[in-house]
Amino acid sequence: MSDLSAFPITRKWPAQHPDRIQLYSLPTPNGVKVSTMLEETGLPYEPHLVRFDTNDQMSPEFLSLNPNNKIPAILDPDGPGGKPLALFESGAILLYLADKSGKLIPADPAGRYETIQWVMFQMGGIGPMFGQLGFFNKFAGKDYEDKRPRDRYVAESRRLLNVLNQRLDGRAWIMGDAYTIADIATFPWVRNLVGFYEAGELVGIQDFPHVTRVLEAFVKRPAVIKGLDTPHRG
Ligand SMILES: N[C@@H](CCC(=O)N[C@@H](CS)C(=O)NCC(=O)O)C(=O)O
Repeated sequence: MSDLSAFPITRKWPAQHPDRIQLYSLPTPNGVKVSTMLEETGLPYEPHLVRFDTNDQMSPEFLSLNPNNKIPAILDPDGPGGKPLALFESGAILLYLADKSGKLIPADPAGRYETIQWVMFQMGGIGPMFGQLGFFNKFAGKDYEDKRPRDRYVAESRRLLNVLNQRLDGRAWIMGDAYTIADIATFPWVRNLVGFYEAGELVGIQDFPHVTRVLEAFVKRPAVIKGLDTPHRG
């Protein structure tokens, strides 16, 4: 039986199953990457809901694991060398879980680095830029009279969508026939852009037919359907 008592986060979110990977998250575009990955790999895990309405991410217990106060984060009781491993940053977690399970990343070194490259493209480009567009289109920023900030993120989002669309031309997934962590990183953000952020028309999503085709395939996967609702908001 694993002992996670040295990790203060387990005081606020006690582990019922300390032998399983502990997931601290909320079903946002970054959060669902990890719940989807856990579902896809079949690794046993225990989800814990981190609520933003009560500022759980700012609690000392959460900050003890992620000083950057953002979900998702995990605690694996059986990390490298059999020791517990705490991790934050969704891209790092995806890579760790791919290596741990031996799934969703190509085994050959060139394919592996190419997959990591597309994960980085999402982490450094798609996530931050779509997120800013969400702010200026749907949230507080939509009331700003000056539309130049919004338009800057519309243009940058379109540019990124075009890169992704070209990549997907003639491919089933970002890495071709293989469905990988690059898809798990990317498509929750595309879904959010057209769904929650209501920016589909603004970015002209119909101009990117390969992106919408792959998004449709992605959201039909049983692991994605489960991941999108995990941890359940209650
Ligand atoms: N680069 C981080 C970003 C994580 C992130 O932005 N998480 C958001 C939800 S999608 C969050 O926790 N926001 C809470 C806050 O900023 O207080 C990752 O990919 O894990």
